[in-house]
Amino acid sequence: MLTAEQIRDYDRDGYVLVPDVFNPTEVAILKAHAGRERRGETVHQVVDAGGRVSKLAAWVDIAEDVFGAVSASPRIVGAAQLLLREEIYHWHSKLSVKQPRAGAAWEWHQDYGYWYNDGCLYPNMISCMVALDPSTRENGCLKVLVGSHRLGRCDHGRIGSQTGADPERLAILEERLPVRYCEAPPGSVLFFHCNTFHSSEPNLSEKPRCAYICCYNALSNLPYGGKGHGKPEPIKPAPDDAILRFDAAKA
Ligand SMILES: O=C(O)CCC(=O)C(=O)O
Repeated sequence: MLTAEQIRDYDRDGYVLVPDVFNPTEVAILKAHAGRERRGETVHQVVDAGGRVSKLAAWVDIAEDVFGAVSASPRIVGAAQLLLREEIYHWHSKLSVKQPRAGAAWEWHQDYGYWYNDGCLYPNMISCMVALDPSTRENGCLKVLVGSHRLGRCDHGRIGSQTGADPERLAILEERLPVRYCEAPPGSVLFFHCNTFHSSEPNLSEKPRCAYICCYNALSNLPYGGKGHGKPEPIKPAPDDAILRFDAAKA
C-alpha cells in the first residue's frame, strides 16, 4: 500500500518509484519467463535514430500465467487505483527488453499521446513499470520530465520509426522542467501518469534491461467508437502468492 507521502509525490511530480514491491524470488521467476514467447502477444521492434533495436511484446488480456499474476496483483492494482482515485481496468501490458550493447533509445513521449487516439476522453490512465533487472543510467533506465503531467496532452508525430512529442515544444520543456533518471532496483515499480513525458537512452552497457509495464484505464473513461484495448471490467485480484506458484525452472 502506498504512503500519503508517495501519493503526494505522484500528484506533484507525475511519477513515484516504489521499492520492494516484488521480492527477489518473484523477480527471478518473472525474469525466467520474460524470454519466452507468450500466447496472444504482439511483438514490436523499436528502432532508434542510431539503428539500435529493442523488443516490445504487448498483450491486452490478463491471462492465467505469471505475467497475468502481476497485472492483476493487488500490490499494483491497489496502488494504481489509489493514484487514479478510480476503479480501473487492464488496458494492456508489455515487456520492454533492451539487450546489452544493442537496446534502442525511446523518444520523449506521453502515453496519452497515443491513447487519446484510442478514443479515451480523459487522461485517467497510468503505467506501472516493474524493474526485472537493475535499471540504471548505463543500461537505459526510464527518465521523466518532472511535473510534465500537468501540461495536458501535447501533439505527437513520427520521429524516425517512433512516435514522439512535438520537438519544438519539447525543446522548451527540457529547458524549463527538471529531468530525472529513474534508476530502479529489481522488484521496484515506477508508477507514472499517462501525461508524464518519458523517454530512455540506449543500452550501451554489458547488462540487459528488462522491464514489465502494466497499463490501466479508469472504468469511467471507456473509449468511444469501439476503440481501445483490454476488457472494460473490474480486475479480479490475483492471490498474493500467485507469482510464487510458477516455477522459474519450468519457464
Ligand atoms: O522501456 C522503455 O524504456 C520505455 C517504454 C515506453 O516508454 C513505452 O512503452 O511507452
